[in-house]
Amino acid sequence: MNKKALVTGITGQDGAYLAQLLLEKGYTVYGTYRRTSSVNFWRIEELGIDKHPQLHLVEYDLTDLSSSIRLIKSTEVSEVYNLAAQSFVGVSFEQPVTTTEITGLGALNLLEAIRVVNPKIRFYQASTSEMFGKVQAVPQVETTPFYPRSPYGVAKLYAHWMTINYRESYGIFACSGILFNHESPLRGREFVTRKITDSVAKIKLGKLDCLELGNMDAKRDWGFAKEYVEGMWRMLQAAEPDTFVLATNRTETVRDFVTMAFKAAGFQLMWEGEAENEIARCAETKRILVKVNPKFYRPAEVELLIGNPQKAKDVLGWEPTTTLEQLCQMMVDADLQRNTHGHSF
Ligand code: NDP
Ligand code: GDR
Repeated sequence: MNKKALVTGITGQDGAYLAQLLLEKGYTVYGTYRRTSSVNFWRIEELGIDKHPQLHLVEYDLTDLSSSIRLIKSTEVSEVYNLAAQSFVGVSFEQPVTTTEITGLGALNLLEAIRVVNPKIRFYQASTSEMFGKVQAVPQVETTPFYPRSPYGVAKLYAHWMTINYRESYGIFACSGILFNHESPLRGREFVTRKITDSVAKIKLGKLDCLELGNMDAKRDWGFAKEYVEGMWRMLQAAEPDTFVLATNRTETVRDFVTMAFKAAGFQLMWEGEAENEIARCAETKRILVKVNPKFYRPAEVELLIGNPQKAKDVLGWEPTTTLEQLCQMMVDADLQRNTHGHSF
């Protein structure tokens, strides 16, 4: 039987990869996007699925309960993947209320719609390692206590607990995936890895002088997005609904990623100075290629994330395979290509 799935946030990184995966598996996919004056479908275009006959793009306001009910009713899907969110941590400090409405209450609207329309629908919530925030244990697992450090982290924690409550109160097959950072050539340019790889490409091509960043000491567990959406799908195929960490169990600093990205484009860096005065020079020409700019610091920082995905491996058979070096090279190559041909989203 042809399965039908709903993916909110189809215009985002994960939405595009997940839609591609579901289409490959023969699903009919309803992908939601929000009303704006110029919607940008560059990711699904880049994956070549924008005109797929089994992909239906639907305009949807996730802050509106009656829209959510109508959407769940009219599409008659059996799986819902809630990926739409105001997902940039930095912006959540500037727009805490909007972030809460979209990232927190958006999930509740969908859960309510499922409860009212068809409680047999399976639900995936895109939870995050940002919920661990000021970490209480290393590495983090499903049972590690939460301590969010941003309005985004707090909003996601609300949605996470609502997902568990709908599972326990109404028997809905509702899963929460606590995903650690995952990147790809489709990552938005406001996030640090893509900002770095895009800037490295521009520097290499003589289109930018210097890359400016905030906190270089933050440590992240970075994986490849395409592998993580496979984990989302596996959660909804499991025997029981549950909460799972998806991560690589390796952590590196932002500085390490910068060094890696420049190396991938043929530059060797020399670091000097500290904190606000830290810079990196090209070892060959001594030109300054990287600077710290405190304007990119956040009011509160998540210093160290590293996740252990053992439960996902044991129960779902999920395991990441792409190394950070391979991921970084893939992103730098894609950005070199795009910047050479004059366009980069
Ligand atoms: P993106 O930022 O790339 O995509 C977010 C999606 O949400 C976009 O489609 C965006 O639409 C949509 N969106 C934003 N605001 C609204 C709104 N007001 N109404 C409707 N839709 C909106 O995120 P990712 O693909 O990287 O992440 C997917 C999900 O997973 C998010 O919920 C994120 O918080 C979560 N997550 C991501 C991780 C990561 O490392 N990538 C790790 C853990 C969790 P538009 O294109 O119009 O802006
Ligand atoms: P994060 O990702 O906050 O972990 O959230 P981001 O790439 O924005 O930041 C990672 C770390 O890099 C530091 N940093 C900078 N970040 C940005 N964006 N720009 C800079 O110039 C810069 N300089 C240093 C940050 O301070 C931070 O420590 C991402 C999002 O995808 C969330 O939606 C998701 O839930 C989490 O990952 C897991």
